[in-house]
Order: sequence, then structure tokens, then C-alpha cells
Amino acid sequence: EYRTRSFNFGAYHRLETIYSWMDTLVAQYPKLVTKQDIGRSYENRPMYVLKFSTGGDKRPAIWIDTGIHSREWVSQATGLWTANKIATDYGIDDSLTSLLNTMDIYMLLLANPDGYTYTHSNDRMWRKTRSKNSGSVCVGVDPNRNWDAGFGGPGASNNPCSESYHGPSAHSEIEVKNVVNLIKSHGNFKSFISVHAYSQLLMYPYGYSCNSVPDQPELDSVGKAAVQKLTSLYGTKYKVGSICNIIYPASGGSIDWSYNLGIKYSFAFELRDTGRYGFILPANQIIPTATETWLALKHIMEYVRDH
Ligand code: ING
Ligand code: ZN
Repeated sequence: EYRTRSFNFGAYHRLETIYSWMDTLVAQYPKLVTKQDIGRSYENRPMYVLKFSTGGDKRPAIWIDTGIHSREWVSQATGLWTANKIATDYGIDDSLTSLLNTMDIYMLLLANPDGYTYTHSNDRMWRKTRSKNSGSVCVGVDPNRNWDAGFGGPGASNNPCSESYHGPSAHSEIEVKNVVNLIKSHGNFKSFISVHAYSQLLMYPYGYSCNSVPDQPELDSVGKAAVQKLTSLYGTKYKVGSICNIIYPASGGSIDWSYNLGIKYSFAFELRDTGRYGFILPANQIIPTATETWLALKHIMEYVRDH
């Protein structure tokens, strides 16, 4: 039992708690925040997108997803804090207010609800979905190797037992398909941001190829400016680059798909830390992580608004 006012953003929460918190946020800010059901997960859990909008019809929009890999808990926790920040700062922060007067923000806080539940109940280190693989005892597909962008190429495995198994076909995972359907049917997303952990990186396409995308110079400069703002708060150091060049080749990733769909400002974050705690980042780092990340997110969103 809690109210939004007393909700502890500095703790990791279970799916049920996050889902009921969403309802309190919507109830508290009904003119700004709505909850959209985008479909069910493999295990039949609902997937909810929070939509921040001050009106209009399919305004140019920004997409933010957190938790596509279930074990990267600071991602979901940062998403929660960020959603609350957007709701509370609208009408107070002039820049965010002007942004929301012309654009919408969509946030999917639990992009892999079955995996997230499994990290609480069975295996804290679970990364993939929980779908059954025919002909294998191993469960799950890497939902960030499952998008239709260089599908099955470098940095993805065809072994269902691998942590980076790409799945039987592109968009085989219902959790991926639900997002694809929303993005395509909306048709007016200008930015697609996917939040992972850990390594302290801000990345842009591609992962399936080490060749530069046509917008590489612009994405690199936007990314560097965003990271400069992030670092200005507590000195947390980030690197900026293409997925393939800065971390590793990885095909079938969401931001490669969104970029190829025409969403130029496609980015992926790897949040704190650089490996000391890794996926088991202590909860007392949630709010500092979210607060510094907000500066980078805001920079990207403002840039998108103005370009
Ligand atoms: N890293 C990402 C992964 O899926 C990534 C890196 C991001 C690859 C975006 C492709 C696209 O491997 C983690 N930590 O999951
Ligand atoms: Zn990840």
C-alpha cells in the first residue's frame, strides 16, 4: 500500500507494484498521462505503454523503452523515475513543457514482463524472453536480436540455449511484435531510445554492421553533447559511438530496426556501472543514475524537437 507521493523510486520493485504505480500516475495526472495496452506477453501478461501528451492527433513522438533485457534492473527503475519526472515537471520545467506542447512521449517501462517476473522468482540473471523453443529444452529468445534488421547476422546465435539466441524468425517474440505494431501504426515517431545496462555508453546504429550510417556525424555529435550533460552532474563517464564499433557486432537490435524504418534519432543507452556491480547495481545508485540520465535524455529530446 502506497501513494505516488511516498513511492520509493530508490528501490527495485516487482511487476505488480510497477503496474499499480502506473495507475496511480495516470490517476494523478489524467490530463497528461494515459496508459495504453499494446498486447500480451508470451505468458499472457499485459504490456503497458505510458503516453505523455497534451493533445493533438499523433503528434511527432519520442519512444523510450526500458527493461527489454530483464536482468538490467536499473533500466526499468530509471524508466519509472523518468516517467514520474516527466509528469511532475510538466508545467514547471519550461523546456520539457514546450516539448510536450508539440510532441508526445511514449514509455514502455517493462518491455520484457515475463523475463522481469522470472528475475524476481527464479533467476536474477535472466536476460531473454520466456518463450518455448521447439526442439530444445532451453527457454527464451534474446529480444534484442529478434528485430528485422540484419536478422540472424553477426553477434546473434542460432542456438536456443545461447543468451543471444535470435529466435526462429524476425519478430517471433510477441513482446517485440507488440512494439513493432505500435510504432508502425503510429507512423510519426522521430526518436527511438532503448535503455540497457551496463557499461556507460550512448550508442547509435548500426549493430549489425560496422559501416557508418548516413547520419553518423549528426548522431555522434548529438550523443556527445547529451553525454556531456550527463557527466556534468556527478562526473560519470560515458563513451559514444555506433553499437558495432563501441561494444560489439549485434544484429537484430531494436534501434537498427527503428533507424532503418526512418526514425533518424535512434539511440541505445547502457547505464551504470562499468562492471563493479554490473547487473546487480545497488539500489542506492538508482536515483543518481536516473537523474544524470535524464539530462542526456532531455538533450536528445530537445534536439529532436528543434530539428
Ligand atoms: N547490451 C546490448 C545487447 O543487446 C546493444 C547492446 C544495444 C546491442 C542496442 C544492439 C543494440 O547486447 C546489453 N547489455 O544488453
Ligand atoms: Zn540489454
